[in-house]
Amino acid sequence: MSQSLAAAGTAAVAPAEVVLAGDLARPARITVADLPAWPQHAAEVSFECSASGIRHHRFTGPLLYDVLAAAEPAFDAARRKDRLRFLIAVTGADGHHALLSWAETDPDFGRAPVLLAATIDETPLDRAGPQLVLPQDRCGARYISGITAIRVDGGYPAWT
Ligand SMILES: Nc1nc2c(c(=O)[nH]1)N[C@H]1C(S)=C(S)[C@@H](COP(=O)(O)O)O[C@H]1N2
Ligand SMILES: [Mo]
Repeated sequence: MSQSLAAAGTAAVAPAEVVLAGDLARPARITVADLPAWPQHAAEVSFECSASGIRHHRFTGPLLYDVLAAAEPAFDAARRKDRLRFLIAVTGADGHHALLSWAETDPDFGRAPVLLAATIDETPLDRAGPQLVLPQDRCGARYISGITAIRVDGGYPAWT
């Protein structure tokens, strides 16, 4: 095999990368292979898709909160009010995206058990990229698959 073909072959099976960016002291690029570093959770979920009806899946992976806390969002952790202006923007490879509030996932506020899933139905997501899992959502639209970027933004509201 020529060198260029070998390189193309490597690229085709390269694990998907997720960029953790924004107002973070420790921005990072992570892969699904990094996700076992955090405590693992499992979620058996059902959600409704307006196009395909009720779906059932089992996901495993860390809490989104734990992964993002390790990246050190730029708020004053001692002042709980300071977190309330932070948003989390999650983007998939196809451009599908959604916003969460930091407080939605924070154990001091909404405590939503949102996962950054490393497996779906016992299948690893190394090549596809992790999937957002919101067990409390009735609708499937925020179960973003193939996540490529998660941006934490403390710039809200912009008018202060
Ligand atoms: N990247 C990406 N993730 C996505 C979507 C999408 O268009 N792009 N659609 C969402 C919607 S609307 C639903 S209902 C679920 C469907 O999940 P399923 O394919 O497991 O049924 O994926 C969600 N995740
Ligand atoms: Mo959907």
